[in-house]
Amino acid sequence: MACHFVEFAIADDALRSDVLAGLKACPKAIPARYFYDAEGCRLFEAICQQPEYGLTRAELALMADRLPEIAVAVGAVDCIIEPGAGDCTKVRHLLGALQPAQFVALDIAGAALAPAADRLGRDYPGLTVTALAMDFLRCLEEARRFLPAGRRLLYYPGSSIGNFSPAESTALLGRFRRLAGAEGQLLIGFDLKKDPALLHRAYNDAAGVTAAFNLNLLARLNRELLADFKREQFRHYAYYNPIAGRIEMHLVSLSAQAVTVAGERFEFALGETLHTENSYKYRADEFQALAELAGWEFKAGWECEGFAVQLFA
Ligand code: AVJ
Repeated sequence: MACHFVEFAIADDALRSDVLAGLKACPKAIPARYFYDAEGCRLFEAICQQPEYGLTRAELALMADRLPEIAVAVGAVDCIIEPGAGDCTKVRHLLGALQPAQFVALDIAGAALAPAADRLGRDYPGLTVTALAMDFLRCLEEARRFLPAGRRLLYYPGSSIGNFSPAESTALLGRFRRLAGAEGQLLIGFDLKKDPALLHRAYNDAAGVTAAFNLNLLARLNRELLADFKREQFRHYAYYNPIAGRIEMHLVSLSAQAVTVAGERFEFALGETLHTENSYKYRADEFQALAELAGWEFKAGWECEGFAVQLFA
């Protein structure tokens, strides 16, 4: 059992500068990654348990049911790398089946990552776990010196890739390609295009958990950036945009109002939107083409209840 923890400098003014830049843009927008404070993580877990939101259940079922096939397709690997590993639960299936010598977990939330990595190290004797607390969007390349030589598998589950535009996704997958190296592979999960009514319901659950998740962003900004958003003056609004192939989440201003954020003043007109998330949906062939643009070669793919996992080398 071995577990190493390395904390990178995470620019703590990133939230402030990204939010201020987003509020000055037109239309106003805030990157979806800022949903995940402690309460946001809790609400996201709750979303995954809503009957309308099948994405996480579908991926778990796929990874459980098709694990033997996936393991055969991947073959022997020396190291699994997971950007955005969070509580390190999703990778457990793979660690059991592939038995790599090393697991490298990357996550911006170091406080949650360290104990999760520690538990993995205890549960999988013989596995060396390296936990890198970093903002991988900003400094993925710095992970390179912690990677052993040999066959690397990048694991990017959960349709996290859906938060990036196709162009951003190609760029990120290209960075993954270079990090994985010549013998590297990528195992990635994404949500498939489906009946827009189903997608609509998944982001407008009856219990209002997705709405609470969206509105929680304002509470975070109030607390961390000394903002004064009035939660009841904004409405959760999520819909599927079939032209762009994405769910868009917005917070729509219910009145003409001014908000102060980190000492700066911003005006919202009645009906003006703050765009908080895009969640892109792909057909299997579309996603394959996107990854190929980034230099990956398609090896195999699996689908289950509207969710897909693809393997590239
Ligand atoms: C974590 C990005 C996959 O896009 O479905 C769930 C986040 N937002 N409900 C998604 C989310 C609203 C989720 N991802």
